Amino acid sequence: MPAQTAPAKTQPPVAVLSRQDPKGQAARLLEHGSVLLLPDLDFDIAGFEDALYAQVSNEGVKNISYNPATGELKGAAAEGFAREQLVEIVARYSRWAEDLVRELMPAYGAKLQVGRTSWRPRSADHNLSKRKDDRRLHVDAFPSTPLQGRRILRVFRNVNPAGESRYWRVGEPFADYAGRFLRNARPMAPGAGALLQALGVTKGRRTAYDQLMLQLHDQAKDDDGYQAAAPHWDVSFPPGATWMVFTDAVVHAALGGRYAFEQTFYLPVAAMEDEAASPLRTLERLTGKALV
Ligand SMILES: O=C(O)CCC(=O)C(=O)O
Ligand SMILES: [Fe+2]
Repeated sequence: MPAQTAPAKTQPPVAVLSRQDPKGQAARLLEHGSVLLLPDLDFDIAGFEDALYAQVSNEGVKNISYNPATGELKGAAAEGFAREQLVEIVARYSRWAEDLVRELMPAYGAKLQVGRTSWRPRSADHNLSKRKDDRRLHVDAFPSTPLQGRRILRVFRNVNPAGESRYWRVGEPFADYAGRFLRNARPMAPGAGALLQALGVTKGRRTAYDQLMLQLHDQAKDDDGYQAAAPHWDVSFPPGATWMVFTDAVVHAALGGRYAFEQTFYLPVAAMEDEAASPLRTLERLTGKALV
């Protein structure tokens, strides 16, 4: 395990920031593994309470998902007016989160890509396989969306109407986590990336990087011993809190809480202030191989 990453273990994983703090600080903190907490931002949902809180996602669906590029909403049972309202408020959250990210990290600029938005009305404790269970510590990796090294940045906001916090667990630094699970990681079979793409299993080409990240996700979630004994901090986000984090590098688990918005962004490593802090460059250092 690289000893030089040890100091991160003694730092609190959450950095509290306000809009007034100097620009540039946010990118540095995020890229080096902090969860950035903005406790006091306004996002008005007045008039949309019924559409939001009466809503449950379809059975077996974790979250209601919205595509800002097409306006398509998936996983919601609502119809008619309630559905229109839900689309409107989720779309508004998407724009709000994008404005916030652009304001706090102006240097990411045109390189920042806007992904899906989600509305998360359920608590985490319904029946899911270990691999789908986000109550287990993991880093994010998407089986059907190869990122080819791009970062995953997510902006969450708790809007629970009953005062309930969203509970997270934040784990060890990425290099420590990767060091544990890399030795059991299997390389991709030759031609597998092209085959998965041709079959429509993946949108785009799965690279050696994506293959490793999926295994880091799966192995940690499968490992009961790791889940029970891994280093961690417990963190709670009260209603009204907004937080953002690179979920491909910050080991995390969502233990409980319902009614949150989330917006996903993608960022090429070249747009980072410190590319060396990316999972791509960290895994390349640890494996001694080029991965994309
Ligand atoms: O819903 C949350 O609070 C986070 C869950 C999670 O780990 C994820 O969506 O990747
Ligand atoms: Fe996650």
